Order: sequence, then C-alpha cells, then structure tokens
Amino acid sequence: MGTERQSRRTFLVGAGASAVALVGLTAGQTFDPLAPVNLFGPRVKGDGPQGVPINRTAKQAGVAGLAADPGWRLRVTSARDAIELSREDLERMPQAEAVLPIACVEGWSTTAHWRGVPLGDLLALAGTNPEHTVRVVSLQPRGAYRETTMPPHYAWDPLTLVALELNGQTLDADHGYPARIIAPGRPGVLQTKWLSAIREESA
Ligand SMILES: Nc1nc2c(c(=O)[nH]1)N[C@H]1C(S)=C(S)[C@@H](COP(=O)(O)O)O[C@H]1N2
Ligand SMILES: [Mo]
Repeated sequence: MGTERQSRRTFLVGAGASAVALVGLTAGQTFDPLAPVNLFGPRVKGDGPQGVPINRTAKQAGVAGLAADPGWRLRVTSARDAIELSREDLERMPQAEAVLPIACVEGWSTTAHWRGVPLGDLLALAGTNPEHTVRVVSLQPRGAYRETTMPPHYAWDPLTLVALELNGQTLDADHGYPARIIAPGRPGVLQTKWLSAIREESA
C-alpha cells in the first residue's frame, strides 16, 4: 500500500514536467477514443486565427475589455481556500502539452496543439476534494456557454488543461485569452473560453 501511494505521487509530480511524453500519448489517442468527434462532419482546416475556427469572438461574447485587462486573475476556490493567479503566475507553473480537437456541434472539428497548466494542478493547489465536480466560469457576462460543470474524471485528467497557448502561440483573444479550458473527450460547447473562476461544487 505504501508503494502504491508513493508511485501515485511520483506520477503526479512527473506529469507536469513530461510535456513531450504527454504529446506522444495524445497523438495516439486522437485516432480511437475520440472517434465520435469525427461523426460531426468533415474536418475543417485553416479558417480562423491560429488555424482553428471560432464559434464566437471575444467581441461578440462581450469580453474583449475584461479579457485584455492586465488585472485579470483566475480565481480557484475549494470549500476551504481560494487562490488567485495572474496570467504570469500560470505561465510560471509547470506546463503540459496536449494534442486535442475542438469539436463543435455546428459541424466542424479541428485538432490543435495546446499548452498550459493541468487543471488538476490548480485544483490541488486550492485543495479541492478530488471526488467533487468543479464549476468552470467564464468572464462572459451572459449566454448559455458562460458556465459549465466538469465531473472529477475530466477535471483531474492530466490532459485537461487551463490552456495558455494554441499551436505554439499565445492564445488569440478569440480563442479564449487569457486562459481557456481544453479537455479530452468533451464537446466544443464545454471547452470554456475566457476563464474567470473555477469552483469546487459541494458534491
Ligand atoms: N465563454 C465561452 N466559451 C466557449 C464558447 C462561448 O460561446 N463562450 N463557445 C464554445 C463552443 S460552442 C465551441 S465549439 C468552442 C470553440 O472554441 P474556439 O472558438 O476557440 O474554436 O468554444 C466553446 N467555449
Ligand atoms: Mo461549438
């Protein structure tokens, strides 16, 4: 039992640093478990900043001002603690990389290269209960996609990122700058852009 706990810890510590290994892992995964993604229709390439289409721009979402504010902080709260991180704070944390698609029900799917902080690392810092769902909240003032909930299985997946970069560049404003969610196996509508807060739910 002692060894089991030890190897789990070693894995978690290693997860952030082994970015190259993570990319290798997901590159293989995109062919199989994400197969439903391809049912949405033909892949669209190009079309949009950083080679990825946009469903709603920062301006259309009414977040252009808030997203560009240097005072922006990501607030992560657990039942007993709250932390606030600037974009610079997030950049200084161990970064992970993942190759994952954005699959929109409107009929396109594009695979991209993402880089950022594993969501689980932030939840661990804030001390959330690993069995609890988390609520992901956008800066977007209104609209159906401003909030999502994420069950623990997704939230703690080492490939679920608070993404800061897309295809080798700082996230474009329209792709969710200063930070957005990218998670494996979730539909596009749940890949929340322009993050504001991440909160532990009570169960
Ligand atoms: N805050 C917010 N996040 C959002 C959306 C949105 O309208 N507002 N649209 C979602 C949908 S429907 C899709 S398909 C993806 C598209 O991400 P992209 O524009 O970076 O390609 O973002 C998701 N995240
Ligand atoms: Mo979408």
